[in-house]
Amino acid sequence: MTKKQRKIIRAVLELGFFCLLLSACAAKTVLDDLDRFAGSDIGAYGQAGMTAAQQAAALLPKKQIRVGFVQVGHESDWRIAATKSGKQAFSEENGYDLHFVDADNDPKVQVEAVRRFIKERMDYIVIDPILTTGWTAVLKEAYHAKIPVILLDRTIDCKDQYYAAWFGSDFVREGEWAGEWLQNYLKKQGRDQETIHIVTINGTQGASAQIGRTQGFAQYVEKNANWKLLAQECGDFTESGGKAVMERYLQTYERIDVVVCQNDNEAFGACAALDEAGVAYGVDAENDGGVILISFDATRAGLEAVLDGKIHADFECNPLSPPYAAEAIRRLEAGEVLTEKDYYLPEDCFTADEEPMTLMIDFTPKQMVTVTKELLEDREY
Ligand code: GYE
Repeated sequence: MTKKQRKIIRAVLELGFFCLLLSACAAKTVLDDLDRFAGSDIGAYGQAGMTAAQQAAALLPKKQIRVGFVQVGHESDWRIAATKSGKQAFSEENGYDLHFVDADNDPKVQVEAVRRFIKERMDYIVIDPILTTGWTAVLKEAYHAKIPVILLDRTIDCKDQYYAAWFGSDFVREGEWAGEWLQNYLKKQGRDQETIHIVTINGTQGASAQIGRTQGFAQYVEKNANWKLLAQECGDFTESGGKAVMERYLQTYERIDVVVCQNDNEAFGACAALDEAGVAYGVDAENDGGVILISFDATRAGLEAVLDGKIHADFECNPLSPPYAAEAIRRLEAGEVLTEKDYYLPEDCFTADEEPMTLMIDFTPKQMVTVTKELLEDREY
């Protein structure tokens, strides 16, 4: 073998190793805010005086892009924020002809809407799926009709060839953060040997947000022998559902130390039930045996409850995925290839504690954020 041949072989091997390394690193792509607006690409082509969204729209071809977007429903503050974001991202002035369907939490309506979008030959289909199941057949139809599908928020059980991209949250990690927080918090209060009676108010059964948060938190129930998980009923991610479940819990269990609500609206419902029953909860009541409340979403109303000391800790779930979907469409329209399928949105963990703890999971530290009035004023949702 000549020196030149050996050099070529070494270069090929090195390239292969580099690609392997890249694919190993690519397992989890966490987006930052710039990715919503194409970051520096926009800087290069954008015009002064335009917002980033307008600059992105200016890059779109002049034809209107027809998007069919089927949303879960309108069950929570989080969902309302996500819908608002979708309508803004796919607005007429941004170059879209949006066909929006609110499925009112009915999986059948979602599948029918997608079938209609296929029949009407939408350019793109955007789905926030209620359940993980029931998607393969209709997504195959979209695939054969060559209509790219973009998934938002919740995930589905389906081969990834049937969708172009997914933008959402790491729900298991959110559940783990809640568990890690509770474990550290109880330890700090000297309650790590005491029997802790826990109830959870779960989200819609079979939604990936419910499955993931339940799984993540369950790991900590297993690890802490003094935690007693009394019940896990479904509150359907709504305030009325949260209230009804909490009322039943209060009638059934003599002692409840911790309520884990899988979203803010369920937490508001739980607070109402606790108020009506005259049961103390929140940061101030805790030393007198008050209930500890944990929530997910970190919507503005949720964080107000954290600031008021009603909710101890709130784990964010970012509803602003539609601008990322719009950016993905812009790239696909420009003939670019999306390098990854699944993208995680950036998220924080909130507390009213002025000395917020750092949660450590898998050797990755997560510094919690203290809720302040100023933080609430600047919040987008
Ligand atoms: O937590 C809840 C909503 O799918 C992450 O659905 C979403 C959840 C969110 O109704 O508020």
